[in-house]
Amino acid sequence: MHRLRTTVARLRPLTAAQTAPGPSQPRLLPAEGGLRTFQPARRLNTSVAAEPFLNGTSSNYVEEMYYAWLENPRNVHKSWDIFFRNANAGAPPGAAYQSPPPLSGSSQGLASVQARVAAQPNVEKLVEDHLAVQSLIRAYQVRGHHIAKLDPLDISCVDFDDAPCTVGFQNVGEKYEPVYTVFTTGFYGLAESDLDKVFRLPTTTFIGGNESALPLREIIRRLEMAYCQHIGVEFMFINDVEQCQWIRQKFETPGIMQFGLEEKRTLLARMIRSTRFEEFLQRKWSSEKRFGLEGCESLIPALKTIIDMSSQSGVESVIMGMPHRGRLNVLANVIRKELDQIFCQFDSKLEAADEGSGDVKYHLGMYHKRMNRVSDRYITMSLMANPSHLEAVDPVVQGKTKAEQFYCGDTEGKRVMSILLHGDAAFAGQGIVYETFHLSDLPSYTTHGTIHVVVNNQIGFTTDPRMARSSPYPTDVARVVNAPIFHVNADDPEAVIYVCKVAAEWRNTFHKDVVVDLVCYRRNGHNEMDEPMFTQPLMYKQIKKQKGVLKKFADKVIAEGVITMQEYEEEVAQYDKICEEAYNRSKDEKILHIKHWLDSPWPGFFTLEGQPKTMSCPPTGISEEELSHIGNIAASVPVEDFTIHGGLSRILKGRANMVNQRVCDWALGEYMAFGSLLKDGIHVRLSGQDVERGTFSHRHHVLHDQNVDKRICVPMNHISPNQAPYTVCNSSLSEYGVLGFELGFAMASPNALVLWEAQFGDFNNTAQCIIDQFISSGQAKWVRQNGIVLLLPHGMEGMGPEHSSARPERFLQMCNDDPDVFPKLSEDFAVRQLYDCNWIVVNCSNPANYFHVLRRQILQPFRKPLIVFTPKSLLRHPEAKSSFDDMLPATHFRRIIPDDGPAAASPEKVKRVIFCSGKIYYELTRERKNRGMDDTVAVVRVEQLSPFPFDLVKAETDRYLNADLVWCQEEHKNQGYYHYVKPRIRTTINHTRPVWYAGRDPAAAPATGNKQTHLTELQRLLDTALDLEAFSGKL
Ligand SMILES: Cc1ncc(C[n+]2csc(CCOP(=O)(O)OP(=O)(O)O)c2C)c(N)n1
Ligand SMILES: [Mg+2]
Repeated sequence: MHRLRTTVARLRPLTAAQTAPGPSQPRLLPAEGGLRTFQPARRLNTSVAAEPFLNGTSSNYVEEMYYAWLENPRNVHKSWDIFFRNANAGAPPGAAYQSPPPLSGSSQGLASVQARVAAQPNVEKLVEDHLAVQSLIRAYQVRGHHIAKLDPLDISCVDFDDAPCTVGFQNVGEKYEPVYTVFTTGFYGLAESDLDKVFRLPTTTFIGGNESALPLREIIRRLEMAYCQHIGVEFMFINDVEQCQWIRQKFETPGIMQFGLEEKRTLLARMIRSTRFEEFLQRKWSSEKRFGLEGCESLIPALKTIIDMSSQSGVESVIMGMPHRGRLNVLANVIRKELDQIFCQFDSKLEAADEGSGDVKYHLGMYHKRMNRVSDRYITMSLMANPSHLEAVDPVVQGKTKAEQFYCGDTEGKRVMSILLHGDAAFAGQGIVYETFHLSDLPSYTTHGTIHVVVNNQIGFTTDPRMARSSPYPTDVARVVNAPIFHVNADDPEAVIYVCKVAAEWRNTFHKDVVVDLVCYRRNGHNEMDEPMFTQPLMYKQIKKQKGVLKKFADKVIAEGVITMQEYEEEVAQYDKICEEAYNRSKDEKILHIKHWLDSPWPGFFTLEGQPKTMSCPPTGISEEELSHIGNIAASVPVEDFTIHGGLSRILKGRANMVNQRVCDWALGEYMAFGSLLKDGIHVRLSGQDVERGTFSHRHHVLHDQNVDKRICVPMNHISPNQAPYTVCNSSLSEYGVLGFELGFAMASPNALVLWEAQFGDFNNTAQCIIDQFISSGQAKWVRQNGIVLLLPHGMEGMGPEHSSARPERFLQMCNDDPDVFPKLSEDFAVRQLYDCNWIVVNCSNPANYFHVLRRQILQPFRKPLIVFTPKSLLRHPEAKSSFDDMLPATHFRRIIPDDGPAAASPEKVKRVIFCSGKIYYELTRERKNRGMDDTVAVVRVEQLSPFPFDLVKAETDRYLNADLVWCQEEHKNQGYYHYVKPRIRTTINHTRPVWYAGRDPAAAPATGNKQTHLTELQRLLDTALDLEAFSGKL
């Protein structure tokens, strides 16, 4: 059982360093010899006689001086600098101060002031008390949330420290009566007798309202009201003073949390909808899983408040991502999906109308535009479909949000925003949350502030927080980006909507992330069928006693006279009736259209029925002029007075030579593809680690002025005046987060080529969840297409087990084409095959084919993910170049590149056909030439591995009827392409001939770490491939 504890966590004394204002902490410039802190004890105990300038009236001044000095000793006068240094070094009272040299040669004036101050009887106490009050105020601001009453169950959800605390203060009781334990402890040096003394308030608090001084009793009462009730504000770690002040003002200003009558009524109505929706589902389908919201019903008014406020400040589109908990409720009451459409999902007899697997009801997405009643403006809301994998949708939401902002020119996030919902266990446990936070302030990835809402029901399935995280709160991860965190007791709907208002205002003001932590409970088990008493017996005993939040809130507002009991009951009955009517309508639904649950429609891209407009793909070549024009841009620095690196000058010169000779290497081929699409108005976005230069230093899409810091030039943006913008961005060192982000970006529009490049192909495995759950299966589950391109450097080049293989076998294993069925061939076979597959997997052996496949991605009439295994050594291989001729109009992507040498000229003489893919082609043909076997062995490159080019492979096997067939690969036998292609070639030839294997033996690791072994293995596989006797007698 989760530890049952009272919420009276205690505050520990603060050291001077902790009490220093947030902004100065990380920027502290150590005075010579490192950072020192000015011990508060000194301030409290120093004798005024010894240091007379520390008198009561100067305490604010001294404090400010001190903080300024902490920031930089040069901020203060030399005399103060010496004083603080000496004091910090432990100089005894009186010894730290050294008087500055007299200006007029006389120290008489000062001496007489000192004498006067020393003569004041209680000056020392005054100094101490003022400092103590300031420390106390700061303590509430820093740590008030430790003792705020956040937990509706009154079992602590926060474990700050197990060690007993000897000093501290407690929060007010039910009647807001402060408990002044602080005085008995003596830590702050204040006594009961000080309670009625009046103290000047520092500028770092707003509790005074219009007053600049208050009695201590009132100071404490107001601080308790601001920081220790149902809202716990964590913000003092924020580095920006203005932001801290803003938050203080929002929570400290007396009477700031006031609600009008109408607001309270709306809140009650929303609570009714939220609560009665779950009750309705429970009544009708008591044994169905729905991951109900019971225990956190205030989530619905919370989200609605955020949306109302944001809409009022100009937001037109809200993109949301959320897990299972309360999802149906959010669909019904926030997005306003028709209730009958939700209810009919519970009907097990409903037939699916769309192709694909579909998904369970609590994973589906939604898109809806409607009038916001509070702002009177239209607002579009989408909830992204997501897999069960918690938090995986976070970066996807951010990517889609970024794209929508990009397409509508919303450079500050004023029109489009995202809201992410989280469970407490997942928020703390899933690393993708951290990766997503770290994208939040990067220029090419920021969405200008996300509002995070945590449904913190203090449990994850059957696991208690103390076993689920090592941080006090589930939200601590947000501190890395300086996001303020508003913890709130979700049983107090007014407090909830107040923090949501502040969160929305925060985003609108600062355009930075913010977290609302709804501390609640889960009334049922993990789902409605689970028994929670097995594992959390005491917690659930408590929950059973817990009065529902709607009941509590209704009682309160009825008592306040906001609404009568009768009105309340009518409101409940009215909503129940709405549900009942929708339920009756839902029974008429016979067919389930997953299409109705599409989260990202692409208006105009498909026919009205949602079909591609044609089933053909135009040729992907471009004109000679265009090739030379783009080539020249790629070879130049299109701005004045820009000094590039000498090495880069050589690269550009090389490009110019290639353009003159009408050939492309890999980088130039890519330039041609991107440039031509941009010219036609297609946005291109290339993202990933170090993509601007390219891991292998071949790309150089961003030029850096060698003389001017941060001055850059992106020649790709100088192709034509009306071109679409090109975005190329080095990403954070994340795969999971960044690939998810780009997938989301690609979701927003079909008219963009969005590419993610892995540094080395194998690093895609840390993004496996995005690949498995979204890219390979997204369309089947959620009927939504996506044209994302993955560029995965791949090739066995002796670089060791990592950095070698992009794991083609994994991508191929997930392809949905049937290995055992030879497809029906038709005119449009090649395009139809692309339409039917779940993704396209290619390994291009030359730049022209890479150029074509990238262009095809946009010119084909639908969108499919494209996986490209890209080369490393081939980037500079003299033979891996393409002529402009292969890129001219009427040319196109070649799914297979047949042999075009002597073997093809006399196919009857050919003894062996070697099928292969990628770089091994060059090694095979070199070896074939060395052995003088050009006419006996044909080498056929399979460039498009999936969907498998059955038609073209058949043409090749038919051409070489007398030859034996070999699949040759450089990868190990259990890896690479072999297990994918073999059954498909066998199906193509109707199992009439064997398909032999030439490649590395099966292995656990993708490659050897030993260069010599690598070369030996390569030679062995080439020997096998070209030894015509290698397989004789083996059948
Ligand atoms: C990545 C991942 N791991 C495990 C699970 C299985 N799982 C589903 S819900 C859940 C508990 C989630 O707890 P929390 O995030 O607190 O949300 P709650 O259900 O309490 O609302 C677990 C472990 C999952 N869906 N995704
Ligand atoms: Mg939970």
